[in-house]
Amino acid sequence: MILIKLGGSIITNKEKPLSPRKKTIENIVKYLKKIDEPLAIVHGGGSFGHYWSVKYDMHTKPMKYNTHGVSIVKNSMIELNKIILDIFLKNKLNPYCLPPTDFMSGDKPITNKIKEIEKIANAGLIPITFGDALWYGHKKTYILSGDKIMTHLSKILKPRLCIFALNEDGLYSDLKSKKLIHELKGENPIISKNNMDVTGGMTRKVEEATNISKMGMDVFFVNGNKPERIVKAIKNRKFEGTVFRGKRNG
Ligand code: IP8
Repeated sequence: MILIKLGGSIITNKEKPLSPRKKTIENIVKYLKKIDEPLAIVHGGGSFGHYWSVKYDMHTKPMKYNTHGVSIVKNSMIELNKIILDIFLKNKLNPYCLPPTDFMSGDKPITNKIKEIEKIANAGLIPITFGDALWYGHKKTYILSGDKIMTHLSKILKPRLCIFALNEDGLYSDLKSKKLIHELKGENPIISKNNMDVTGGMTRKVEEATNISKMGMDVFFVNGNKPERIVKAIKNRKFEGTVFRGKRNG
């Protein structure tokens, strides 16, 4: 099984609130059709979930956030999710909408429900989940990042590989020259903090990718604007992007 995260910055225009990049999503979906392995998809919040999370000052830490804010964030994620589901359907793929409340209890993943995701994918459906505002307990809620979901799912499902589709070519060693890091073998790269996202942007992605690779799986950072690179990563062809090499493949 292959696990793919569609980053919020690739599926939406982050400069403009509530603006999906439908053409880009459609282009990615057309390339996903070429993959003949079971797939599961996670998507981010971009200018939907993050726009409202910032407005209502909601973060990943469980707290008593504004209840209207919780509803609005959730609603915006459903809206973005629906746009994605529609594009999958239009392109004759079979998405299976799976909100994270389906497999999370508080901040803990429900192992049995996550194992079901593999069965759903093996049956030819494509489970699609997303970062969201979630109930924590004791009147508290929190923002669960799609990147964190990638780690939860990887731990239990052990996908053959994980792919993060980004709005960049991969991870750069130097932001100015955009010098690409081609491969990381267990080391923790130093990332300059960016405060764009309530869930931590690139810093969070690198953290989760490093966690997943330490569990033994290869993680690829790929430019989602060039979706043929996603297919190349999966089919083991000459790959452009950054690989976090899994320990077992050391
Ligand atoms: O974009 C966060 O998911 P992410 C989703 O994967 C919300 O970090 C609701 C902000």
